[in-house]
Amino acid sequence: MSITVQSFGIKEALNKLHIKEINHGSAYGINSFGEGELLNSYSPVDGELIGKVTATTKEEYQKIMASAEEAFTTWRIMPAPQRGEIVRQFGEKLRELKEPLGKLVSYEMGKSYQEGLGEVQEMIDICDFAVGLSRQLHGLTMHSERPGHRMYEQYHPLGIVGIISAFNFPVAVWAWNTALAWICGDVCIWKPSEKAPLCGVACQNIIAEILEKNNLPAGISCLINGDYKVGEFMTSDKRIPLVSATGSIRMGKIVAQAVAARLGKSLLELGGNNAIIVTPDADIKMTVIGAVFGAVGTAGQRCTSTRRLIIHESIYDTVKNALVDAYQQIRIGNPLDENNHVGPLIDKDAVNMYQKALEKAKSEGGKTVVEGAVLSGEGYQSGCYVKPAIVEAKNEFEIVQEETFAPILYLLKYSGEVENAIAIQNGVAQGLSSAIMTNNLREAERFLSAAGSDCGIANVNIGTSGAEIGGAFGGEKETGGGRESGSDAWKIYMRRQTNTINYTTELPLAQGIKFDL
Ligand code: UN1
Repeated sequence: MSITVQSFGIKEALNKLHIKEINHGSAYGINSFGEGELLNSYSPVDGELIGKVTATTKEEYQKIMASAEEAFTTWRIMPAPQRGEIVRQFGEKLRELKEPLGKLVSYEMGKSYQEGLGEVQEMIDICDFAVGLSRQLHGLTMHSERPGHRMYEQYHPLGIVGIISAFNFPVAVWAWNTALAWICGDVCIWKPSEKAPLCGVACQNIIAEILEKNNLPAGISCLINGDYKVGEFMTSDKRIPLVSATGSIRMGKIVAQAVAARLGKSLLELGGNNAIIVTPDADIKMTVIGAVFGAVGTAGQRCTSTRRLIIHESIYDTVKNALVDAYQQIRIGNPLDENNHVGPLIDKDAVNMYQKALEKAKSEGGKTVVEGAVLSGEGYQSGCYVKPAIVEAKNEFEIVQEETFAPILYLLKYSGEVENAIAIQNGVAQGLSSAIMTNNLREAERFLSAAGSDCGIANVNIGTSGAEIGGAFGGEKETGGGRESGSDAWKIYMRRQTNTINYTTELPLAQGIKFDL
């Protein structure tokens, strides 16, 4: 294995995470195995092969599912706070391994090291959240209409939760799901993105050790690897009552249909087409920081990335010029070097999509404000580095209606009242994140009202990305409607049971029905 970024401590990080040259991609607990074909993981940072992972075969999948089914019988009856204790230990281990794991995230998928650390921090935060929640899995009690009766509801574990995650948040999104599912008493089977499989192996290694140390069944945490065909093992499997999938709208539609065909549940977190509305009362400095981080952070590869800026005509040129200035300051390069703001795109396919999107924007009448480019030469040899671009466009352009996973920001102009901007903001198929920059209370409240943003996330004086784990995360329309992470998102990982108990010697019927024998 040759690592060209030795100076950034990648080799040490891989050692600490027990990542080898060839890794088994099928695992339950510490038992990893694999006979399937080898998947290569190349770093978009320098184009080097980081390691290989074996893909999961159908036979291996069956073995893993058997271990998950068995683990569930033990795990579901363990008191929830004790399950919380395991998640607490997992969070502690993540604190210890934050730097190597953050580094692997950065090296395998290309986001800045700071953002890699931030992603591991999201894992730690959701563990803390889940630990507290493990003592709060409460249902309601209701008053029965019948005398001498008690009625209440309780939440029970659901079973085996399937998790399909994307390359852009290769560890945090799994943790949002799995930390909650575990305290809820479910066991999990995870297929990470085939573009970041080593992140999956690293996480599995961490939790496997904890399960073993606590003498718990290995199948509580299972890992499978491969492309969509391996994902299909789960979507068509009746033993998996819930499939949580993060990725493209195209993928989500396929998953949703396959899971619905067997009346399973799916939790979908799909594409966004997120906008910031900039009103005449906006703080321009804050707007520029929020928009630039939202558009170029993670090289525009967050589902919450800012894709559209909807600017009032009265301040349009001021905002545009401030953005042009800010874009001149952006440093693009090795994301492990903390001086750089923007790393590479995930692979050359992504670079192609970026180029095609810019061409399409031009052909539809878009006007370039900051020219995009694919970078080459010293430091850019992986061929995955691109320049963040800004294009003046119209909301109805086909390309503006699409989510391109790249740092392209479209500037759109509005006139008149904030309602006109809201109509543009809502005028796309996706509904994940949205924001308004304004110091005008009336505008902010109109944006947040029932007639305002139609997205799952609506922020005031904050950009579209960087949500905290404490809120429910997800969106409406083609974003898929799922909610993960904070608030009461835990409920989807449990089954609700309504219980009515009669403590009399009579059997009165509900609705006053008489049935005398
Ligand atoms: C994603 O891009 O799939 O809100 C998740 C954010 C991050 C999570 C993004 N906390 O930008």
